[in-house]
Amino acid sequence: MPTVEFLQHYSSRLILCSSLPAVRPLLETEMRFFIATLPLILIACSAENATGQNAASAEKPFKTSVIADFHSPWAMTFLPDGRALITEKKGEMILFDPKNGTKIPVSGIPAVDSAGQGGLMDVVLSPTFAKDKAVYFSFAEARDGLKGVALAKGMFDQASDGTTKLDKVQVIFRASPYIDGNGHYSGRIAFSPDGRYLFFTNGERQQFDPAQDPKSTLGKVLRLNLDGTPAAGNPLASKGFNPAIWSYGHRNLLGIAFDGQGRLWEQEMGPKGGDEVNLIKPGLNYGWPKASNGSHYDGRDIPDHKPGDGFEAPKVSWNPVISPGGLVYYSGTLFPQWKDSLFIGGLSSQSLVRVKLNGESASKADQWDMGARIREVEQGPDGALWLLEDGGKSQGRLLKLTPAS
Ligand SMILES: [Ca+2]
Ligand SMILES: [Ca+2]
Repeated sequence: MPTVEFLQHYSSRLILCSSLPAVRPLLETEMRFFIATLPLILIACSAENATGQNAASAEKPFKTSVIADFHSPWAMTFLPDGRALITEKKGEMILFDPKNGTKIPVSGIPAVDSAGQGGLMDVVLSPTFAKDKAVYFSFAEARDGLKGVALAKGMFDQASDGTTKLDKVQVIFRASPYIDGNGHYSGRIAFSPDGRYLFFTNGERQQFDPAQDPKSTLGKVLRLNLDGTPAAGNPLASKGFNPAIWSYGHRNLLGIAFDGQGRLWEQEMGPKGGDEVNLIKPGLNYGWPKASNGSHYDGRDIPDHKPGDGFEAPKVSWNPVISPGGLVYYSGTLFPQWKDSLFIGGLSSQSLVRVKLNGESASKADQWDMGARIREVEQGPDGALWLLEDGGKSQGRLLKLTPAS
């Protein structure tokens, strides 16, 4: 949490931020807004140039069409017929048809806990959706006074009158342990390219140490079978770790995606100055909270990643942060110049971020100002890029990006 000294240190620059409460500890979201704004203030108030690390790309190679508006949307996925399932934080799933703007509520979603960062979260189709209509989704829930992120599965079912539900919904996995608090659930879902495994992210719930605890699933990437049980042969099970664990030492993992060569990429919301893109390999320790290129919000340093420290360093990190919300690997042809790129929705940075991949390396490519917190990025059937605004401090619009010319 920011100290009074921290705020005083920047007070001469803080004309625009003078309404920020200086004594009450700020929420991380407020802190991130403040920090994201700081470089702009510094640029505006002095002749100094920033490092250029996060320099916005001026020219947008895309035009942005507003397609619809939702209430705090969180995630989306396309059906084979071009319609989409969209989740809203408060617990609604909506079947949306971009062709005519029709929104149909999907019933069958369990009660979600939407306090803080909780809510109905990711939604992804089963690799065998064409055959079995299975849909996987994640949500925060309260049980026995404690909270955690759950993974569920249901069967997409639309009646002839248009009524739509997820049928036979079952919770197939729960993070462990459930604890107090409303933050860092994570809850992103990705299937391996061969369709055999489900990768699921569990955040460290703002508790730091669980990310290094071998028994807990918090702060981990998990590899599960499609029925939610731990996959056989997970890399750390023989060393006494929870058998679901694939990698550990993570913070708040809000994006996970396979690239065209089958590598698994993950992005996570780090501490102050420590957002990361990681290449996920089985059994490795990604360092949180023992190593980070950022530092704690109260100013205490955390040792940076360095060779030989036993922790896997990020392929890309951001300082100032971008606050990554969602992640997609671009495999389309509509934007040929985006081949082999990851796209990240930026929350506090209110941006769309492109990361260029090159084998096992990755580098910052573009950061476009979108003027709103971007929660989700998805690739459409024709290779257009679709974004969902977060809907917290902005609208929750669905945007479609197509080539500018
Ligand atoms: Ca998605
Ligand atoms: Ca550090």
